[in-house]
Amino acid sequence: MKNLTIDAERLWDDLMQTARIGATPNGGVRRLTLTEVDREVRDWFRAAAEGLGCTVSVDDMGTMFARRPGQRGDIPPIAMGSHLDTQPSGGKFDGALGVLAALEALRTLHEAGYETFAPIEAINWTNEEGSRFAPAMIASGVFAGVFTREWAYGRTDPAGETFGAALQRIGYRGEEECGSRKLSAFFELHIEQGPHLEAEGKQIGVVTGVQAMRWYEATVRGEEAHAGTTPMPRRRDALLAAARLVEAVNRTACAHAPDAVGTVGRLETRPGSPNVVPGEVFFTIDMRHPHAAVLDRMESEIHAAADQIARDLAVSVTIAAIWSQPAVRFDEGCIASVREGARVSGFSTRDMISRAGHDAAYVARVAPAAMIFVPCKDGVSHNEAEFASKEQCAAGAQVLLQAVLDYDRKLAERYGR
Ligand code: HGY
Ligand code: MN
Ligand code: MN
Repeated sequence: MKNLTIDAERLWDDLMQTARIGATPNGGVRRLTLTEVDREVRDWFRAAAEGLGCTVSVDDMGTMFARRPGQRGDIPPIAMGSHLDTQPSGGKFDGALGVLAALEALRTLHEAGYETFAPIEAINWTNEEGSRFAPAMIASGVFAGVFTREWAYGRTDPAGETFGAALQRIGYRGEEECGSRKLSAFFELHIEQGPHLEAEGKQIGVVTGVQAMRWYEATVRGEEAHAGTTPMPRRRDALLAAARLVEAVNRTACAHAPDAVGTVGRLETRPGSPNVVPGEVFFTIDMRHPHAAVLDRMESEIHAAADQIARDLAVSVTIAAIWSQPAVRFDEGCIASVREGARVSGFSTRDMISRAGHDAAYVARVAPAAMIFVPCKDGVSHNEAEFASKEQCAAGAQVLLQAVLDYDRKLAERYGR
């Protein structure tokens, strides 16, 4: 629809305003899920949506649905959205762009008095990042039936608080059963968080799928010993073993380059005293690749390295798989609407898969879904310096609006309006 244009200034103001909720001194955002600042930004989102006349519902995983009625209230909504939680030293755009662009699309429809065929919803998914409560995308995972709500409620953060208790404490445990709400389609706008669009000078990524990803939690147990009196050959140094395993993760990922990645993002040594040989080390492993078969091979290589290191250093190593998200192919109809949205908006495009995980990857299991990417500066994300320009954000929001309207028209035809 040529004449419906989002307001770039208003979207940018929203991005900058929400970035102040959990702002860090270095220009980033620290808004861990289910904390007081998460509550604050949720309250902001609710007020902004209700200010448009939307009704806001919250499910029992805390996910928020801002609904704008359409001609046919009996038809499941076409939804747009992403997440408002961030990494500990995250940026202003990861997640927030998708939620705020959805809000801006609703505002544009509201101001134009445009009646869609289906209801339209803007969604804020709880705990997409998985940083405070592992794994990532827990709420959309429960929505898709991958996790049970009870399992999610029992997940604990490093301080030992459970997801369920934190959700209750910020007052966002809704009555609606997560997953009971049906969607006609779901579209997620996100920064690419990688270098390709910028490098190729393309304005929009037509995201056709998401690569496979797996998380593991490893524990190495050796023996605490005196740093001064214990001869080197007598040591069972858990941190030395962990360091060799970190190197093994990197080596395995590089061996399956260019598509494989492997990261050890969190590592804790115990007792953590300068003059005690570490007796125990906990660390996480994140491995990703477009093909599960390669991840299987990488997993075997890591286990073989762990066995060898355990023998060499007389330690024990356990590696528990805690999350496995298979590769996802998005819905052709939704992809076509994204393509049409970019065409009518006049933006250059490139097809691509997402290397990052997103809620759309789980939603795709229960509703047709697709994603839209815009470039970000130097492909940097999960970093306080994360940046996308006002123009790039606006382009993404415009394509999001047009994709939803294209899908709405197709739905109307399907229902024989
Ligand atoms: O880990 C991811 O890919 C996402 O940013 N949570
Ligand atoms: Mn994200
Ligand atoms: Mn992220």
